[in-house]
Amino acid sequence: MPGDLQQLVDQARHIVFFGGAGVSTESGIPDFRSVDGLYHQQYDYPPEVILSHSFFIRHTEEFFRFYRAKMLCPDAQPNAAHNKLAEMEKKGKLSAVVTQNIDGLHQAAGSRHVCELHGSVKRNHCIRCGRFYSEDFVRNSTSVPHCTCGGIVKPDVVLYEESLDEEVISDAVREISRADLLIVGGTSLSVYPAAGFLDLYRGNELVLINKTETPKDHMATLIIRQSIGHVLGQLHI
Ligand code: CNA
Repeated sequence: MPGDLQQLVDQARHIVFFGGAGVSTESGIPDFRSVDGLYHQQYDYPPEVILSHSFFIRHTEEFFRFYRAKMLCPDAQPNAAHNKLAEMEKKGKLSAVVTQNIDGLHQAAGSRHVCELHGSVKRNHCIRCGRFYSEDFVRNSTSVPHCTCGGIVKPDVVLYEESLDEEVISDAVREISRADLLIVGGTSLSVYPAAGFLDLYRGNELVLINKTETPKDHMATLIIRQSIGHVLGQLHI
């Protein structure tokens, strides 16, 4: 692990971590854009079309077939990256995790302050009466999951064409803008508005831990092209 990262972490007091699907690949959840990611598999429609609001409305059954098969990974466990971030928060080093992930693994590792920009598969609500349903309810459903009132049960996941939750945005903006070290990792930084949150950072040091290049590499003062679980796992807190 680069000593520079350890030094930056030692000096910082309000670390914020901003991450994406690459944080969970070491837990066995495929990301979108790696070679073995979902964008390189063949479906009748591209994943960004299936995971859009209009597709959900027009082809609800097909949406849920893809969603149950590809977006739910009930057996996935937190990896060294999730665990280290939770430990950093517990020890007062890290203020928040801002994630594009919907898998709930940061909370499973013990992180408490998690801004889930794109929602979570762990929460589902009836679009008619608002009743809550678990991930298991949706996973065990066949065809389209329905509430007792007859409404469709929709995952609390922000689909393409949908807007982000206002409260989550405010929380993420507040945390990033007052951080003194921003660690960004496991994200292609190609999905907006999420990637634009980096522009709110006012600190001097930005660490980017990502296996491949991103459009925001120029913002980083330290770039580490290694697996994020391996890198964060070696930090001493
Ligand atoms: P992405 O566009 O798939 O990019 C992932 C990035 O992570 C790529 O640049 C990879 O090179 C990099 N990467 C993969 N594995 C590692 C690793 N072990 N260490 C370091 N780098 C790695 O994913 P983004 O999050 O940027 O895109 C945003 C989408 C993906 C969001 O809307 C998510 O909701 C969505 N997504 C989430 C999950 C999840 O919740 N686990 C899974 C798949 C997709």
